[in-house]
Amino acid sequence: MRFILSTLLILLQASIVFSQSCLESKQLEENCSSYCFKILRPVLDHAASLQNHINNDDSKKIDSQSKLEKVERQLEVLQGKVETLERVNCKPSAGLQSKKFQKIGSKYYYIEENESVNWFRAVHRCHEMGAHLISLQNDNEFQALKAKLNVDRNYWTDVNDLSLEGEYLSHTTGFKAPFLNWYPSSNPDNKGGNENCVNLWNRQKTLRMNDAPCSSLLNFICEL
Ligand SMILES: [Ca+2]
Ligand SMILES: [Ca+2]
Repeated sequence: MRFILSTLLILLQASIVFSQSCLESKQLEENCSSYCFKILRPVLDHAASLQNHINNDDSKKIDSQSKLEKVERQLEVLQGKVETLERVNCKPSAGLQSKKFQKIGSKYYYIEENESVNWFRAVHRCHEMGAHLISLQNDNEFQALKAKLNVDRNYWTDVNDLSLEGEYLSHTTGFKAPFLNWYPSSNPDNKGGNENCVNLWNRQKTLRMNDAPCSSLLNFICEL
């Protein structure tokens, strides 16, 4: 009997403790609603801010991507234009394709050693090929080209003083010829008052520049 009473007492105390524990837990739960909200609010705000950043970054990525695609389209258009210009300006025309241009130094030349024509015809023949008469820029170009030429022939250049006696211009650019290499002492002599076109002149197995009548029939060199 004493044992039973002790057991009931223990169970009653345990029940009271359990009831108090539940009450505290409930109070904590209610209190936590506002407390936890205060604690978590900055965290939630920060999370929202991060999400906005991510969304904004996505927008920027999309915007950058569209700009990149636009630039790529513009590059494709430009590439097409460059290829067209190359075809028009740099590629051999139909008449030119049968001619053999060779790279000498940094330029491409067609050396005509069979056909002899006057200076105007030579200008025209080069234009037919999409090219122009040689327009030598410096001694390096001249020496490189000269090494490939037949020293028994004479070749027209694009240099002339047709517009003003003694003023040697490049027919290609319309500006003063940047490179001249006259045959020593006698040239340019405008012999007979009628030498207005300049050629590479074969004398003593070397080629130098000479002014000659434009009607002379000479070989010529075209340059791309
Ligand atoms: Ca002259
Ligand atoms: Ca002369």
